[in-house]
Amino acid sequence: MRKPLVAGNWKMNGSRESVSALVDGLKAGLATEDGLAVDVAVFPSAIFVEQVGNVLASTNISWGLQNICTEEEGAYTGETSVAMAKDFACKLVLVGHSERRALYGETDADVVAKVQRAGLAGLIPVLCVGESLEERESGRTMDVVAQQVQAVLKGASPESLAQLVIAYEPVWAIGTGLTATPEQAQEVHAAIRELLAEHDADMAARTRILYGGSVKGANAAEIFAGADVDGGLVGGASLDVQDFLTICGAAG
Ligand code: G2H
Repeated sequence: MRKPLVAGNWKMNGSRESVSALVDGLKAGLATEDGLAVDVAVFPSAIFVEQVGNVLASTNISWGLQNICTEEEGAYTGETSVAMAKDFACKLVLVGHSERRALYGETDADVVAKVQRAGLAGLIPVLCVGESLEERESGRTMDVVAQQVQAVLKGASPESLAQLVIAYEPVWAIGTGLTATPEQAQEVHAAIRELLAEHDADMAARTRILYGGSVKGANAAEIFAGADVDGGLVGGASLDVQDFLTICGAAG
């Protein structure tokens, strides 16, 4: 009942020229009259959102922002609001990516506020959670992931969580070439779904849980085979049209 989602997180990469080639390639590669078997989305740097939207508006591919401001509008230099995201037809927003938590000091409280703001505005919040290598090696994976998920389940309103997507991204697998084994991914995904079920059975059944961390064409199918793995959040490989199309195919 859950439609898989494959989303490309382009991070701080690209130029007008490379973005143009990327969206043209995706548009051509995913062109269909019957609708796609998977939902596909891209997260460009905010400055490219209009360019991306102009090309993808006539397709089944969605786009969104990599981060969002907790405030509505005003004197918040460097930030982007949900109203701006909606003005440029963004459908989704990443919240709490590990790079934002680690490099920009985003706390669970910030993450809750962003999920709340985005969800109530009708944007799909893609909540990123995951443990560091040290946390995994000391056996604290589920404690860490549970705390990140519970913070949002307890802190955000049910209305804001109606379309929530969760991305499990073990920090040690991000951009390192290391990937969680299919068994490691499924184990954490199943545990996250258990947490959701304790909160709300319907929510557990409908919420898509994506895997992220060095997903590529060569490993996507085995990772996506997990019963609780509903697609992927793809970084590096999403900058390569052919590899990203292979990953989309593996999820469908
Ligand atoms: C994790 C992922 C995308 P990559 O950050 O969110 O990146 O696939 O490069 O590990």
